[in-house]
Amino acid sequence: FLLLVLGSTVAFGSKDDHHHTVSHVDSNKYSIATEKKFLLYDVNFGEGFNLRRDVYMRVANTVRLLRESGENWILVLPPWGRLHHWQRMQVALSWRLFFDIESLNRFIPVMEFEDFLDESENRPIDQVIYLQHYEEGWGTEYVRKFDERKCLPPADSHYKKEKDSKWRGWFYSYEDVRASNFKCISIQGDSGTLKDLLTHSNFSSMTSVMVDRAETILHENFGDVNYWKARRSMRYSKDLVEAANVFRDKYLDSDDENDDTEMVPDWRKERAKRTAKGGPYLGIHWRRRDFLYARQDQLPSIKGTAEILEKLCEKLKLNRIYLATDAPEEELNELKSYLRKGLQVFRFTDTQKYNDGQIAIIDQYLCAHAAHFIGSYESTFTFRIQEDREILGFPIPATFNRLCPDNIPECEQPPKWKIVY
Ligand code: GFB
Repeated sequence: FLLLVLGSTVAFGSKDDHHHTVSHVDSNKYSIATEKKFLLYDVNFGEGFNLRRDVYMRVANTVRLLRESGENWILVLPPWGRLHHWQRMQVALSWRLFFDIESLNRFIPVMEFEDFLDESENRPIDQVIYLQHYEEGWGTEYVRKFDERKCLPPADSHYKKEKDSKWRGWFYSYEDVRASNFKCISIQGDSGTLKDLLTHSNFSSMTSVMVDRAETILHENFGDVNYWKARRSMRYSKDLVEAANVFRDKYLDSDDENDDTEMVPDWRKERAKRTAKGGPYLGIHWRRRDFLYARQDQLPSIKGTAEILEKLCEKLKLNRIYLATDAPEEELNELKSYLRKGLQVFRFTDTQKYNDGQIAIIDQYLCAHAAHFIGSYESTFTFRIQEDREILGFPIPATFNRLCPDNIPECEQPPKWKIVY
């Protein structure tokens, strides 16, 4: 299809040229009575866990928009694995190990990949759409658009057509999964643009579509009510919440009743508040490793970090610190060696029972429940903690703080992305 500019006035394609596969059933009896369609997606290999959580929110909002237009799409959750930050290389991990599926389902219908395979009786996925940027860049003006284009590297190396003309790809490590069709689409846009792409006549007859490189699309309206609904639906799995709460009680003198952090079981019933107190400890996200190269000028030294922590604890009259970090052991020991006696540092380290992603979530949950939080510059790991604290209802100054580099002690603080209901 030709260049399709998506503005408020320009429609792309017309609804009439859509291939109708939907059969309408008595709408009083069924909520959405059209044929079920399955949206699968994957994200660029190099992206970390918390950027992937952000991509989930973008794609979940695409599904919301598709459903609002009357199509019965279901989001198939991409199994977790092969994350280059994880110390233990695991693949094909289901979402229920990390998130509360019932809560996710209160925003849009979702299912695990394994259940999708059962339901589709292992037939090939109808279509893979590999999203890529425009080779020529954005041009002078940013418009939302998509076009079928020749595959640019690395798309051409990620999917291969086999002799039986089925397409083979990574598919979350499931070696027997194939796709019937494969196309590269250059796109610039957001959740809404992806919805438009999926309802375009070229794809509207497909029952299962997998969108690879889904991080290519942005949020339609970053920070709006639908952003937050998707975010609030991402409650953590009950096991992880339980483990973190036991830890709070045992080491941090912290529980929901005293901290004013109780949550209603159904996130749709949450209401705005700013009264959360949190547990009597300082939460810190201290991002190290590859971040030192990516954001070198924006992070403090190890000694500088210790000085910031000491000053903050003194100011806030706290003597406990919960430390979330990816730092190697030597750096941790060095940090502790600079801290004055009497300041206690706690970490959750049960790697026997929990995988790397689960420990990351427990770290985030514990930082989210601290009386005061300080994070690392532009880390999506830090952003997710800030969002959790917004949901819990903390006052703004207790949340949007970052570690400053040694040479700029009064550095600019993070943007305050407040929750909206
Ligand atoms: O989550 P993430 O996208 O955050 O990637 P950034 C960082 C990963 O490192 C996490 C581990 O998913 C964890 O696996 N990690 C970092 C931690 N901090 C902690 C921590 O405090 N506790 C635990 N348990 N694990 C971006 C990446 O990372 O950094 C990009 O998304 C790129 O791919 C860039 O690598 C440099 O936004 O911090």
